Amino acid sequence: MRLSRFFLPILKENPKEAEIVSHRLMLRAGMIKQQSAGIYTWLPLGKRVLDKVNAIIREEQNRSGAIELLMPTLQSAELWQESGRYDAYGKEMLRIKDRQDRPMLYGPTNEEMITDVFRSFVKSYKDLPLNLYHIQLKFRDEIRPRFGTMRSREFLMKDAYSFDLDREGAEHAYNRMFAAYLRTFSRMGLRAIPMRADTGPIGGNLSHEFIILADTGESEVFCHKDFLDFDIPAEDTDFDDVAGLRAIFDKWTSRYAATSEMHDAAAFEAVPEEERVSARGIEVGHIFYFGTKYSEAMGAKVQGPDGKEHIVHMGSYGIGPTRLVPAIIEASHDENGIVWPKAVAPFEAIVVNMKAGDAACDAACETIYAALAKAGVDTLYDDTDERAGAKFATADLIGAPVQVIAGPRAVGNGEVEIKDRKTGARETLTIEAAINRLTAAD
Ligand code: P5A
Repeated sequence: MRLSRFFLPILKENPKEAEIVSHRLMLRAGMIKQQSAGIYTWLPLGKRVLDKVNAIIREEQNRSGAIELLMPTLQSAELWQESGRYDAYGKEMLRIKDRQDRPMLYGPTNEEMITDVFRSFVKSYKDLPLNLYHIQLKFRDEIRPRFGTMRSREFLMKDAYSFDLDREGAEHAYNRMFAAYLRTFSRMGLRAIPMRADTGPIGGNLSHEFIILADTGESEVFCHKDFLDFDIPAEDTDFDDVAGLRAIFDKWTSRYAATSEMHDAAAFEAVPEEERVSARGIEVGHIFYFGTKYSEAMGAKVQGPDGKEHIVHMGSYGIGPTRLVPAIIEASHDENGIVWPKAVAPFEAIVVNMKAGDAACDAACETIYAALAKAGVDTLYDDTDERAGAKFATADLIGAPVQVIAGPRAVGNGEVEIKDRKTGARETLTIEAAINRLTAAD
């Protein structure tokens, strides 16, 4: 992508409304624009990151055996009357009437709708286990939307829903998602710690929130420091291996970890003082087992191997992609801007032409840009006629992991400079060596 043809509305001033660094950087880097309270446009740079986050989520959901579909954002109130949540959900639910005066709502979550999909088609235990997910916009009329897309009213959610014949099957489904979540967040450069949590309006009595430790987090959390070193499940994890997945779950729940709502001060104090972590955290995912809460109310049952009807056991599993983007920034930035982990970077590299219009600089940059494009390295080429200082500031702000800097002096020697955004380390290489470095497989 050539910057001269891209849409990157960078802000020069620090936005006053932003209280935390991720919100400030997302506005300054031209990633998002607020449209009304808690409702955002994702501008092209932000959309690129969001797409990469979603791609990782999708890969790990698919790997774990979940199947993607897409449900509508607008739902009929009738479904929610069946489960009893239409009245229970309260003011967070945006209620709308259509032209026939039928009550509708903008979905805050989809347990009812997926249960309706399930009961329409699935009649036999032979079709189980089943886990269906989508990545879809939700609306919750939060009383205090804040911190940009961290807590917004309209937000993206990956929500998965599992169906099993019995509790044992449902536990395996829960463990699948548990392991898939550990992998998902780790691939984004985050260490998410599963913590026992309150189930709130979703219901049931078993749930884990996946929490990233961050000073700006909204939740107060307590855990054992061992969580910082536990191994992440490997790429070749067998998601059908019941005992293997249970072992992962057991390991990752073997130490104290709880959010403030579930905190047991006495149990926490039993942990040796130097091993206690008491911090703030960002909830990036939340998984639930709620048994037959929805299936019972809505008549979702299958014929079992015994020929009898069984109410299915269900769980639901959420990740917030539009919250993950600022969470990644909270975890990875410096005073000059964002430092993207490669896996979610909007561009893997940026080529900075320090003197656009200079024939040698232009030629060097074009050669590098073409070679990187050919090798499939997602590159932004700053071909604008801004002054070099402003270009360096932009490159640092938007945080591509590698910068290729082409100035007249170096180019005169057939060389360019490579700068690592994270460490700031610089190296001068020939143009050919720079291309080889950037296109080498990791
Ligand atoms: C699980 C999937 C549920 O809604 N039903 C379907 C269950 N869980 S949850 O914890 O309420 O939400 C799941 C994740 O969505 C993100 N999230 C938000 N992101 C941005 N702004 C919000 N206002 C917001 N509310 C929830 C979180 O990542 C949460 O873990």
